[in-house]
Amino acid sequence: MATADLKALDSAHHLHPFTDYKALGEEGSRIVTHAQGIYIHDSEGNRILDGMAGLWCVNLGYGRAELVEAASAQMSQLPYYNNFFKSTHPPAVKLAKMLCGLAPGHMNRVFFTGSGSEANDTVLRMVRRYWELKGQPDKRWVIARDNAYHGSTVAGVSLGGMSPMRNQGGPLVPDIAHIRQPYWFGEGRDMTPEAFGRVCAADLERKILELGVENVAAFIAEPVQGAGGAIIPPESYWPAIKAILDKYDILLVIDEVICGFGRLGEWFGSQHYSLEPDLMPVAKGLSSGYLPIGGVLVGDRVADTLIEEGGEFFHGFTYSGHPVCATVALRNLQILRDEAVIDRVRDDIGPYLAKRWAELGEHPLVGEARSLGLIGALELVADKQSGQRFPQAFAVGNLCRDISFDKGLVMRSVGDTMIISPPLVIRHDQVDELVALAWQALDATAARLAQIKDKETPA
Ligand code: PXG
Repeated sequence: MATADLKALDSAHHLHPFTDYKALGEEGSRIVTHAQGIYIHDSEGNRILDGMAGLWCVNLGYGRAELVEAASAQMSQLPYYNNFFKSTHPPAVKLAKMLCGLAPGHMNRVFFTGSGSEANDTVLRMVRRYWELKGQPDKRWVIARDNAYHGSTVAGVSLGGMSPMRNQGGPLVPDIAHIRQPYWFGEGRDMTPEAFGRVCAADLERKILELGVENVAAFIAEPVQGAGGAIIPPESYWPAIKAILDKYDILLVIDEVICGFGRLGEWFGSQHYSLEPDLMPVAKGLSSGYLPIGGVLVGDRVADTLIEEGGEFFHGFTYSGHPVCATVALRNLQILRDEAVIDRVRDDIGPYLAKRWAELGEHPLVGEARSLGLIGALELVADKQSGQRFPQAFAVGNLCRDISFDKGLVMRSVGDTMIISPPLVIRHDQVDELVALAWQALDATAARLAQIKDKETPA
């Protein structure tokens, strides 16, 4: 089908996620037709370096025949069966065993879902159920963070802290509170990062006391906030948060949907920060995005209570532990392990990206360049010294994103923060290519801004 026909049909019939439909209808979609390694290809013949690994998920890169073959064989063997009513199948069992082997030692169970959002719905129900079983049903409140992303289902949006999402389609799930995010560049530059990290952690203690310890069930957060803007917390943040949660005996939920499976150079982001979560929702990189699958890894404390005291847990999805998805996830984890992909992120390509990415901090448009593992961010600013932002109406982030795409690099924008999260298998020369393209995109954005400013400044 010709590109123009596909675009017309797309705009006639397809409601895209997170999209201004009218605006897209006027511009038309980019149609991605195939992909290989770290590159995607569109219907107009462009090859584009996928600096976002799809949506933070194609950890192994595109075109891995082993995953295709595993899916195909499982499709023939058993395309579907469920895990309800005392049944299961080998793929779900094997994946559960492997996942629990990779997770921190106290996590020995997993509940499968179809996505990260379903994983967080499961989290919400599970932590509240846990405290019910402990005879403390008032412990219902979950504390999350401003600007957090935990999914797009009702529970996901309620746990999330993004106001544009929260302001549509409510009311949301009650008894969820939010505290400030450890976003030093955006909100804390009047103090050192270390001091700011402690201030943000103190906000958690303040909120716990305000709600009443006897009412607080859990705290949920990502190790590094992804969709919120690749927010890497100051080093002081996690130790301080940990101490507060221990003091008040509140469950810790670490959302590993983005940080899990190697993004930060460990199997889980929790391990990078030496956290011992009670629950870890996962998805995305679990299957490198080849098929939809998620889950919640459950620590012994919660699992033992659910098992010993819980009776039936009335919760589950048709596709919980889907055999084909589980097979592909298992094969994906085996490849990550056997090819030492994650060690390479920690010891080789992560440090190399850090070095090259930091060079972008020299660009006149960049107020800060930061990275950890294979997540990177650039803060676009109007004034490099003061860090002052451009007027919102300039939509500089989106401008830079569109220019970058046209130059052959997918970078995502969150406000005026540019983000990358490339496939973990990216090579050194490809990091060089990525950084060169990002630099070109910044130059072209600066040139476009100069034109806009000229127009707006009376001669
Ligand atoms: N938790 C986190 C931390 C996520 O990043 C989810 C949960 C939900 O997962 P599902 O599989 O239900 O989408 C996510 C998803 C973006 C973007 O633009 C990020 C996500 C999804 C879509 C877009 O950065 N993250």
